[in-house]
Amino acid sequence: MTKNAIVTGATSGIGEATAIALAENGYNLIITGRRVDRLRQLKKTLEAEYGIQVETLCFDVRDKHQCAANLEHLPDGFERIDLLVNNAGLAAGLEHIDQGDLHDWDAMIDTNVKGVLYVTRIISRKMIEAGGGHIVNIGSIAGTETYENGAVYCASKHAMHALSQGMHIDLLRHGIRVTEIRPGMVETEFSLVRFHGNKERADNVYTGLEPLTGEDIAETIIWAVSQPAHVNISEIVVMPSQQANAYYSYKK
Ligand code: NDP
Ligand code: 8X3
Repeated sequence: MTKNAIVTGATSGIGEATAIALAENGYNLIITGRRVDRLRQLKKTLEAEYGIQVETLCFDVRDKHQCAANLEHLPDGFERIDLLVNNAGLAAGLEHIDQGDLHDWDAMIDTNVKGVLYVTRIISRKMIEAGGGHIVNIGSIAGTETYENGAVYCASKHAMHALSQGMHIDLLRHGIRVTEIRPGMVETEFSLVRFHGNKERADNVYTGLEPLTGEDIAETIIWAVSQPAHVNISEIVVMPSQQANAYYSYKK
């Protein structure tokens, strides 16, 4: 039977690569994000290339009313959701705690924590009704480590780590599997967003080392969701070979 998946934040980076990998594996998809043109283009490409059904939902996960309006009643064919990938997220700014920008802090907490909660509440209920499902949360090494200038992003990903564990506990009885993936550096639009569009600063993050790609994380997700039903891959940490943790990288 064809499986149905929702990927949040599928307009770039890890989410886009995950949507492509799931399409390659025969999933029908709901892809979400705020950039409607990118969603439409991806839908067109995936439908043409893989012959699957792709629906686009353009909304901001920070807004609980938009989440409800878009997710409570899903398009025909998506009565059952087998897989939710909670991927939409961002870092905004890199400053000491006394210097942080309130707008950046709201964006990170509202997206990385509250957005995940709004989406998960709605979709987990559908999974419970259907008798099972799988939720994959894109955490970060920032979910278990804290680095200078990153307190709020790290706090938001520590929250994702706790939420992943909490979801796992609460949803066990409903046959819903929960996986948290915690990547190190992945070259996507992440740094460009963190530095508010400063490309030079963003590129500099990856100078001298080979970062992970969105495709690397997508492959990890495919492996985790392809395990037999009695196997739950709870946590995976994925690092570039030149990065040991949030503090130590070997740059050539
Ligand atoms: P990108 O910036 O490339 O992608 C982020 C995605 O999230 C985009 O599709 C964006 O879509 C979506 N998004 C952001 N804010 C919102 C919002 N308010 N509502 C809806 N969608 C939103 O970065 P990545 O692919 O790297 O990031 C994906 C996830 O991976 C994030 O949770 C990030 O924290 C995590 N991560 C990234 C790492 C890295 O080094 N890149 C390492 C570890 C974890 P749009 O702008 O169209 O709304
Ligand atoms: C992104 C990885 O180290 O930039 O979550 O916080 S890091």
